[in-house]
Amino acid sequence: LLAGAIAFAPVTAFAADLTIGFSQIGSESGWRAAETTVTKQEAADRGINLKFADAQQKQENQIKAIRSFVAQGVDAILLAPVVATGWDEVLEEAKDADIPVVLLDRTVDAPDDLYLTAVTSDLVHEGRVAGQWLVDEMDGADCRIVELQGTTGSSPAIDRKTGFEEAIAGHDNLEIVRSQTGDFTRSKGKVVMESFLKAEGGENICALYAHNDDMAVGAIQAIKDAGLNPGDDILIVAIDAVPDAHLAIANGDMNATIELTPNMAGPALDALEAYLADGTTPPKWIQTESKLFTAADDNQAIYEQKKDLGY
Ligand code: GZL
Repeated sequence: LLAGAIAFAPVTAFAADLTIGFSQIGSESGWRAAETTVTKQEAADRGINLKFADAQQKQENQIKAIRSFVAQGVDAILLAPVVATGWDEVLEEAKDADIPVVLLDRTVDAPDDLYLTAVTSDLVHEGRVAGQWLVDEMDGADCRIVELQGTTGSSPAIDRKTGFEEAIAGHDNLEIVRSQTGDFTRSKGKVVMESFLKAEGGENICALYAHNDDMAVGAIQAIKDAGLNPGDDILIVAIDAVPDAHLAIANGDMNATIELTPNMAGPALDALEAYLADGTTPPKWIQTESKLFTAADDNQAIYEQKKDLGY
């Protein structure tokens, strides 16, 4: 009877014994806050004991957290890597301890045997979609673009820039005249946009491409403070599709955003449970969807749906 009982124990019963460490970047954006909320919920739904560490956007704090998880002998580690480089040594330590690591929403420049899988969107594709939106919107007319980059050295900042440049290449009417990091935050997005407006003159800026909505929302305030109409005098396209981006589009202050699901943990924990239960190896990349939203969508309704999801 005992053998029978063990043989039919459902995976969820197995998951109840799991302890997983989560090294989260911080809470730099509404999207990041939502990812944290959703990850905690996904773990709770599975009866997983989640140990949460907020790194305040510092890589050294993430490395410390990973070392602590290894010392505690957790069953697995979730890592949202703030930047792409500098992980090899600590990921080797996790590997030596037979602790699988799953990357969330960003990737690392490390040999892929150092992590089980990465759950991310196609970050280059997101940049391409943003660039193509502007190509279509301008329809051949000249447009001087300013760009708010994400955190320097992070895979989204690198890849979203690459994708956007690919999309506008060959369209000589489109030119990026200023590009600087706003570190994915509203406050820095506002400050850097103020410097762009001062340096270029608001009347000489046609569009803003921001690597996330939070920097775009900060920039909207700077554009308004300069007496200009965001979404009209200066077109704005960004990424994440957080509630406030849908609200800004509904209000005509922003033009387009590309959705990034905050639920990377669901696929990550599914892959980990299968791997830990019976060695099932997931693909190295589990890709999440990206969807463009514009003023043609019912952004007010979408805002209402998303506003209580923990952003
Ligand atoms: C992208 C993710 C980015 C979000 C930002 O996958 O890493 O980090 O787009 C967040 O909002 O700061």
